[in-house]
Amino acid sequence: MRERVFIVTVVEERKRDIWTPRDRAEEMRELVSSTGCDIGGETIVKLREVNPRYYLGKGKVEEIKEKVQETDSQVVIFSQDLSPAQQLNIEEEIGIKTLDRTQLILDIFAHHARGAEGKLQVELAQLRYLLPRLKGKGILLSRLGGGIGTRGPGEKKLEIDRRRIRKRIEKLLEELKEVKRRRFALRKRRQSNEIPAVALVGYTNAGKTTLLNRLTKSNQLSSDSMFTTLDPVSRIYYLPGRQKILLLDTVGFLNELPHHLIEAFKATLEEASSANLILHVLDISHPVYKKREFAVYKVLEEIGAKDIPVVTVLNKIDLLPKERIDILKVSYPQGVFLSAIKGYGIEELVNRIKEFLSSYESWLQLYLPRDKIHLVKLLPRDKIIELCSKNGGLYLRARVNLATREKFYQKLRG
Ligand SMILES: Nc1nc2c(ncn2[C@@H]2O[C@H](COP(=O)(O)OP(=O)(O)OP(=O)(O)O)[C@@H](O)[C@H]2O)c(=O)[nH]1
Ligand SMILES: [Mg+2]
Repeated sequence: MRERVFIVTVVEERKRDIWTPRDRAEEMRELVSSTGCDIGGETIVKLREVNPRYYLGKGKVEEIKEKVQETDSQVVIFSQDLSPAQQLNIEEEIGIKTLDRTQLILDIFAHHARGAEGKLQVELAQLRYLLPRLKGKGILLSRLGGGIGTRGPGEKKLEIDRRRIRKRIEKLLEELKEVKRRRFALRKRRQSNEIPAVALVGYTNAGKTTLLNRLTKSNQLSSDSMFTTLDPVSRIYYLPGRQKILLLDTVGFLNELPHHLIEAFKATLEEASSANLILHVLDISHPVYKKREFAVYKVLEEIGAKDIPVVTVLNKIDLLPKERIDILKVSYPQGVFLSAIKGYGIEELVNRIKEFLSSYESWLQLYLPRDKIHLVKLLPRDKIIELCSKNGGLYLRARVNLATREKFYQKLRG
């Protein structure tokens, strides 16, 4: 059964920022729709002062109750986080399941988590969120009733027993440690192989996975709902000239991702912070693309990735008229305009990646047989670290950039 949701978008008046109440309401609608729920109705509340008991004023809560009944909604979702007590009080007042922003996002995450680490992290975040909310009696019962806010890898384990939940949290932390250790070992191996890594980052739904698929023609899941990708996905890709690179897909960003969730989803973002180049994929057809762009930069800063070079990829140009694209090109002179779906502009992107990585140096280590010894001359002298003759040939170790590597291998093969 599809639940009908009543959305309450709250804007605290003293907090001024670039996201207008309408932008926030629009984002809430997108998030709620991506959980597969119907929207019964919505209201935007401009809040002058936080009421500790209900978050909103008592009168507002009563107003919402009326609207909820009129629209026959089964769930109320707030665009802000509520304290456990506020959530319980509102729920008792309105009489239906009440969720806040963190729970909404957790629900979406739970829905899309695929790999082992993503699932463990979602369950951990859910349990940690639930623990301080177990005091009241009403709240958990409604939470266990199924539907939005109760889904997730640990769905069956959400029992009314704090001790067991604590134990489960400990166990999850242990398991995560092990998964992390494995991931770290993998990354080490990758770095020692010195394959340059290119991470696709961007706001949720920007088209990162579609672009990765277009580039590698692999079949990663891409979909119209938000947050389709929750686990690090990497693909080997060969640039023209056969330079191997690693393309990393990452989790979609969101404005003001609750902090404890940033922690929980670092797994994929960490990958981005170790990349050599970031492709920032932006859905240029979206009405608030500019604000989304800033939101992404803010998160990149938070995860320590702000010094990595970025190529801005302006996606979904197939949805815009040519005149509009021409104007945007003036604003983004360095940007690559493309359509991941139609395949426009892909070649330009590949060239840009190549250009950016051209100064990337890696080890060249090999044995040159006697008839190939002259190839050493192709390498700059100061980049040769070791040369020693062996069985009539030469053992060679050098640091080379992409162009030199390419030229060297061409001659070696030819
Ligand atoms: N019209 C159009 N739609 C696109 C284009 N690229 C992607 N899309 C659509 O945008 C939606 C989101 O694409 P995804 O590739 O899943 O987006 P994502 O950035 O990976 O999203 P998350 O993993 O949720 O962060 C899908 O419905 C795609 O079909 C494009 O160039 N043009
Ligand atoms: Mg994706």
